[in-house]
Amino acid sequence: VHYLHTSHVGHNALWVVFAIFTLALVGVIFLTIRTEKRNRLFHGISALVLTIAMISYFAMAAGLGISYVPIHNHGVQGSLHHLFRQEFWARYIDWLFTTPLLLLSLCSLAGLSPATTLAVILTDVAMVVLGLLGSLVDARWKRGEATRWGFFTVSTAAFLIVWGILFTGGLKAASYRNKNTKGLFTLLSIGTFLVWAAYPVVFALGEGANKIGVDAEVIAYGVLDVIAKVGFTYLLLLIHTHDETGPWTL
Ligand code: RET
Repeated sequence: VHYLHTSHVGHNALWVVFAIFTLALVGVIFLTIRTEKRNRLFHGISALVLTIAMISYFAMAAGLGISYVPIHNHGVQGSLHHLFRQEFWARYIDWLFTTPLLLLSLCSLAGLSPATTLAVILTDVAMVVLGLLGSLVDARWKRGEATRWGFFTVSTAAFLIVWGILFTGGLKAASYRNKNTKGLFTLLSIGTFLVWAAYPVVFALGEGANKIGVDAEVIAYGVLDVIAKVGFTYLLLLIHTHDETGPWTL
């Protein structure tokens, strides 16, 4: 039996990312104190995102939220029944809450209706759950590998629907906002889309095809999580001006 898992490199990376989220959270708390109470919505959402990420990385670094998933051996080490890859499923629990919160910020910034915002968030939840199922499929099971890629494909379809809505309805709604808000939404949505698009690539190379090791996967997801959460949060909190009022405009 062969087990693919992190070395001390990947393990240390988990602690480093945990530390980055902790510092980023402290920074957001300072920014929150400096901001008028009625303008703190994005601060609250961001603090929640960073807190969840911090807890999730602490858990993974402490050895929680991890399973060994049987994957195909592709004939390298003899029988295909004896290769197990370490799977950090705790990150999907993180994404289940943090990706909807990040999208809530984006949708509010654009001024999308509550109905459209809900559609975006539910589709995103489907994306994460399908990805989790795909990552846990047992390759020893008949057509297990095909099932894994099936989940991957449907999850990617959900991902494309989310961004399809944001780049049509979202940009349209944002076009009615003031110049600063419109520009910030355009910047954040394009930037976020590009960062998020790298997640399925890491999944395909790591959990999917086993082309990269668990250390590489942990580091890649760690870098992406920091950009998608810390980078996003600070761009949003530092650039956004609260110079508008209205029913859904925050
Ligand atoms: C999965 C499974 C395969 C298909 C797709 C995926 C997309 C994941 C994304 C995750 C984003 C996470 C963020 C986390 C922290 O802020 C689930 C890997 C499309 C887009 C932004």
